[in-house]
Parts: sequence; C-alpha cells; structure tokens
Amino acid sequence: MEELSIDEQVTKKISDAPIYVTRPNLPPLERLYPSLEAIWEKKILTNNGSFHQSFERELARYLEVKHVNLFANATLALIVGLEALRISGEVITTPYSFVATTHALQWNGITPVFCDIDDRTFNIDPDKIEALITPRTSAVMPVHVYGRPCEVDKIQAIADKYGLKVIYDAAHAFAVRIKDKNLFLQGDISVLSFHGTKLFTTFEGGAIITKDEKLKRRIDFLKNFGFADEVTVVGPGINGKMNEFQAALGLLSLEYVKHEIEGREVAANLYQHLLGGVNGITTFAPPEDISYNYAHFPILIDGGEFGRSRDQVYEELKRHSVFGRRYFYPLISDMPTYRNLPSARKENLPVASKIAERVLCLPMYGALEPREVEFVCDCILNMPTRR
Ligand code: T4K
Repeated sequence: MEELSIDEQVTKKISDAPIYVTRPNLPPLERLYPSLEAIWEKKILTNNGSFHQSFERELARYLEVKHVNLFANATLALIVGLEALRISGEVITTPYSFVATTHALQWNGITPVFCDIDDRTFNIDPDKIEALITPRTSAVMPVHVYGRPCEVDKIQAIADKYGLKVIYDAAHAFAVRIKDKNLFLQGDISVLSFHGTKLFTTFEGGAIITKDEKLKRRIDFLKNFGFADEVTVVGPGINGKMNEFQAALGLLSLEYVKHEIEGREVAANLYQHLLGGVNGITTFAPPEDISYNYAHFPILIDGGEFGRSRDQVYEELKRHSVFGRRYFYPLISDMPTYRNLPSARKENLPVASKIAERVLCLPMYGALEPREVEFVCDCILNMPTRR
C-alpha cells in the first residue's frame, strides 16, 4: 500500500472529519463535577438556586453592568423583555437575523416593520429608520449581527426624538466592548444568547441586561409566571428560568471566554490572510476601536467575479465535509410567516437582499486548527469551475 507522508495523513484526517460552522467551548468536565455534586446534594434544581444567584452576580461583574436576568434561552428573554417594556403596535427591526428576533415580536402580538441594513456592518441602517416610523411605532429592535456593534448613538438619537424604546438583540455580542461606553447598556435592554452555537454557552441559555432596578424586578417576576410572591401574580408571566445546571456551567465557563476569543482571533487572521484580496470574495476585518469577539467569520461571494456562486461554494464545501452556514439566508422578510407584510417587499430591502444572496459563514471557533482553516480555504480556492 502506498505510504502517505505525515502531511498527507494529517490532511486526509482533516478532510475526513467534518468541520462544522462552530463547536462549543466546554470547560474541562472534571472542573464541573464539584458543582454537580453540590446540586445533587442540595437537590435545588431551579427557581433561583445558589448557582443561579452566583452566575447572575458574576456575569454582571464580567459584563460590567448592574442588572442581569438569566433565562432558559434568548428567545424567551426577547419575548419577556418586550412584555416587560410593554411594547405594542409596530416595532422597526432588521430582516437580517436569526428568525427568533422577529418571532419574539410576533409572540407579543407586535407587527414587525423591516428596515434595510447597512452594507458595511450588516446591521440595521439608522438612516432608513425614520421613514418607517408611524403613530403605531413603539420601539426599534436592532441586532448586533456577528457581534459587530450597531450605530448605537444614531439609533438612540432617533429613539429620543420620537419617544421610542430600543431593544438590542445582542445574541452574538457576548464579551464585545466598545470605546468609552458599555455596549450592553445602550438602549433600554440588551439580550444575550448562550446557545450551544455561541462562543459562551450554557447548552441553552440567555440573559437580559437592564439599567433599571425596577425593570429587572419586573422581568424576574415575568420569567417566573408573573409571581411577585407566593400569592401575587403581577402580569402574564411565562416560565423562562435558567436551571441550576446551566448556571453552574455558565459560572465556570466565564473563566474560559478569553482563551476562546484568542483562538478565534488566530483563525480569523488566517482566513483574512488566505482569502482577503481574492477577486470576488469580500472578507471583513474586525471593526475598529472595539474589542471584538469573532463570533462569526462571514464572507461575501460575488458569483460573477469569483466564477462560482455562493451556493456552489457552499455545496462544494459540504462535499469535503465542511459545513459552513448561510447566516442569514433566507431573510426573515422572505419567510412565509412574514413575507406578506408591506415592509417585507424586496424593493424596500435591497442591501439585505443582496447580502443574503452572497453571504457564507465559514467555520469559526477557538479550537479550529490553522490546518483546518487552510483546508477550508483550499476547498474554496481550488474548487473546479465546473463539476
Ligand atoms: N437572536 C439571534 C440574532 C440569534 O442568532 C439567535 C440564535 C437568537 C436570537 C435566539 O437565541 P436562542 O433562543 O437560541 O438562545 C443556530 C442556533 O440554534 C441558534 O441559537 C442561533 N441563533 C443560530 C444563529 O444558529 P442552527 O440551526 O444553525 O444550529 P445547528 O444545530 O444547525 O448548529 C450549527 C452547527 O453548530 C452544527 O452543525 C454543529 C455545531 N453544534 C451545534 C449544536 C446545537 C455543535 O457542535 N453542538 C451543538 O450542541 O441554529
């Protein structure tokens, strides 16, 4: 049998093993055991147990904020956040996000109004918000897509002018820091996700960050069926609580965020080096003046210039067991539930429509090896024009 060189063996192994768009960053299991033993011993599994309290406190410290409400996931956090702020009528939001952003509005009986996005940040375009405001508008719900911060000052100026609330979907933005102020204290609330695909994970999980103690209390009630005490229900609450297992994992995982981001930065720099400047492929350097988290590594593929379309590249990668994702295609505004809304018309959303057709998120996680990044780029660059 033909002997493979070490290099070929490693390449073969890598090309055989699937490379997913992301992998969770889990702490060493043995470090979690003492917490699990404590949970088993105490038998307090949920309802604001001691791990929940510690994680809430330590997360607030980590994010440099005063008030954090933990949740079972970010979707419930968005739904409860909207209810807590008593948002109704219409909310201006982005079609370029995970569908949960808009679903949270729908679950509150709010009409989503889609606003086009900026072609540099992929976030809601603040210059297009005002034209969408009507007497029914009560809030703006932008998303810090891929962890790249929205233009928070411009958005706040519009909100102040028209008396609107601002709810940030910060699901991708864990640990992102901007200059001179705290990203999570912009707007009225920010919502984080700790889903298994996020850089900081509690399997499922999420949190609301508020600036206001009264609002924090109302959210605490609403996420626990509305109970203010054993006999008083203050509103149409839900069960949105994070359990003790999730909280124990989150508490421990805070120690590992820095390392995860450092690993992602190495991978991102290598992608940038190998794909930046390739005709027909657009890569994005980290936003300036911020401490970025490298939540995703999106590229845009211009089929005409590159010679292969985004979908051809996506399929070719799959043939090599590389599973990139087209976050965010299709646009939420193109989904059957939302496409009949007046604001969902494609001509209103030219930038979002163009980007959704071209975007591909490449594998991105701290443990991604340089060799694997090289392999992914090789598959993209050396794929045959025709198959
Ligand atoms: N707002 C925004 C802007 C969001 O992006 C999200 C969630 C939300 C709100 C709602 O947050 P949560 O309610 O979920 O807390 C994923 C996630 O399910 C979703 O949470 C996430 N955004 C979205 C961007 O991506 P899929 O359908 O792409 O996930 P899936 O299962 O195909 O996973 C992708 C890859 O990740 C897999 O091929 C392998 C890897 N993976 C995944 C999981 C779940 C793992 O290695 N381990 C895992 O446990 O939606």
